[in-house]
Amino acid sequence: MTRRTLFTTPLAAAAPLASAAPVPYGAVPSPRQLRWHQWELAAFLHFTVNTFTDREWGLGDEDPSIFNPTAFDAQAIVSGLKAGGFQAVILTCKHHDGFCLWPTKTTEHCVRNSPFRGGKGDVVKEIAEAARRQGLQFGVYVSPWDRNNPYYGQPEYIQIYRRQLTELLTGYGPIFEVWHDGANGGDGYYGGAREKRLIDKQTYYHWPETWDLIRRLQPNAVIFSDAGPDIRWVGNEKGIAGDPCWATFDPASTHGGPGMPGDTKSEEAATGHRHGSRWMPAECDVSIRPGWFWHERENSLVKSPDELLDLYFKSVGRGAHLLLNVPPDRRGLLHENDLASLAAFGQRLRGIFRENAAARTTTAANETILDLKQTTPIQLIRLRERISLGQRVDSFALDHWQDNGWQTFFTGSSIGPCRLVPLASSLVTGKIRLRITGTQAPPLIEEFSAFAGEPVLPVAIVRENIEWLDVWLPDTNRHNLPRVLLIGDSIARSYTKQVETNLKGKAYVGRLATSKSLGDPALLDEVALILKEQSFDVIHFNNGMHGDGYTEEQYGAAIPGLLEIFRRLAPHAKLMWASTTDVRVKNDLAQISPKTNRILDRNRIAAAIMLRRNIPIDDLFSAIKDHGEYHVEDGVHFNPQGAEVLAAQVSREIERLL
Ligand code: FUL
Repeated sequence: MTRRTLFTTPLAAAAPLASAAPVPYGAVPSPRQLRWHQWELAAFLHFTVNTFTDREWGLGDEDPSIFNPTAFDAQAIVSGLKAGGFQAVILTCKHHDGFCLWPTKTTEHCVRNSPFRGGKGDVVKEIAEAARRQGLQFGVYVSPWDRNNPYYGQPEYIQIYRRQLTELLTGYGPIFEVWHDGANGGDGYYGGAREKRLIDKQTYYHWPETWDLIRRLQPNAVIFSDAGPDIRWVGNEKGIAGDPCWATFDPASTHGGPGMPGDTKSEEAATGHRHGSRWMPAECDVSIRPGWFWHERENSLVKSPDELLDLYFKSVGRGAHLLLNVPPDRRGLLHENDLASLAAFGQRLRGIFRENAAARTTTAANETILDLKQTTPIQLIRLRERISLGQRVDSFALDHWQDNGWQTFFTGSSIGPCRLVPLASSLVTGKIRLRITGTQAPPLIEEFSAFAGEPVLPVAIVRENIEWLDVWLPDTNRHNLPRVLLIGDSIARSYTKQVETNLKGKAYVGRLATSKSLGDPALLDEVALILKEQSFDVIHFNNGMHGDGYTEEQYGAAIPGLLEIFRRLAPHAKLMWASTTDVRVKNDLAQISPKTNRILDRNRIAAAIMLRRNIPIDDLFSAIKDHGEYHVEDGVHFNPQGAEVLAAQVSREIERLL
């Protein structure tokens, strides 16, 4: 996405004097950081000998002759990234194994000694040129840790590292970002020594001098690391910024003193520091696949366009950048599955931002009203502060005009460079109001737009006001029996123990019981987290009764999101869906509550989807519907006998799948 600033003059609110020029608040971005803020989406290319050895971290003893991409096509790689909406690309010019993708003078462990282009090739040059030709910024990842270099750990290596940077920063045109990884020191080949070399992360690299060198050679390049100095690592490799995510940060070492690459309190980086003394926005790195490098076995595990969109909202939408790794394969091309996902993601983004529905704005005090061109279904709101004068806003609220009054539909904290508010279901309204509810200085809102393009989310976001999560997983080391995961709500919580007893000796039974509704992306995150950790042979799931806040249509739309996670992370598990049980009238358990109608509708919607996908159904609704006596006073839950009836049915159905 290119930055589309809707208003040429900021929507200044509450200026103390109409004519007084606003003064900056707190830390402000440098010109090179401001430039960087124009781009939101960068792609990472992890490519080296690991691509050919099937490793994530090479030891440094790889023979350069294994690097042999026979169909390498930089133009095709960059076009694939461009189709995904990416505006920049960062190449792993050297990863921890020390193999240099350019014909460096600093070592023989490089592309010159590989069969690639008969030893005359230069991967860095080809990617840099393709990027330039197609209008993408180009950046370099140069691992400070070098498991090949005999001098690693000694002062000589620092000079070598700086010479490598110098070659890259002088021979390949403008560089927009220099990326320093935090993984530093450990086992390695080190010219044949094959030993463990640990370095002092605070002092060994003399980082300030290296950064000065980068400044001299490429004054416009931003420098990334755990500790900046320009751009900070977000503290996780999941591509997710905190909410809020402040652009200001004071990196500190875990042992006190200033932070250094590989030594910062990274758990503080996701949100940053509200009153941090330095402008140091977050970058969220994540791979489109489980690993950073290409592996054949991960071809089916490429993130879907919906997942990429979700990451976009959780990074760019919170004021950070998304750095998505798409690793070239052994041919030297992006794999077809990655290309397809990128292209569909790019198309989704273009569809979402297609129509800006804003007509005009009026600002008074800390409020701005956005009149829409017509009563239009709005899918997404975008806000930006004029960050050149600092991050001023602490909190805000969004209201829409309905039934002759304002209704609040969103409250949030940080705005900064960008805040996206994707709407669960489109909002049909003629005007929207932004209220700044907390601020450190008169707010300067540079953009307040409402987009009426394609619906944003595959699922309706419905969050319950009760929040609990109850996970129990079988011992990971016991693999001699089939493994079953039960996913559900408090009803599932009440029958799991009994199912476990019933299936003793036949299966291990784990449980994910949660108050979250199917439309809550956090539920999907929880499921994904568990399935990434452990594998299951059978997954028995329902979403329970939660999700009052959405329509039946949205309920149906939420189901594929969950099935997609199963497909990707548990492709071999047998699935079984359970219908939701009825609800009785509180204190009159003979009566079925009208709430049951909604349950019936949803059961029908889900059953139709399951039937289409050949997913068997465990009909818990029918198993218990004639038994008001099993309900407890709240009309929702069951007494021990009821739980046992349910457990017996669940166990039977699962046994059939085992
Ligand atoms: C990590 C490295 O160790 C991984 O291999 C990868 O390069 C990732 C982006 O950073 O720290």
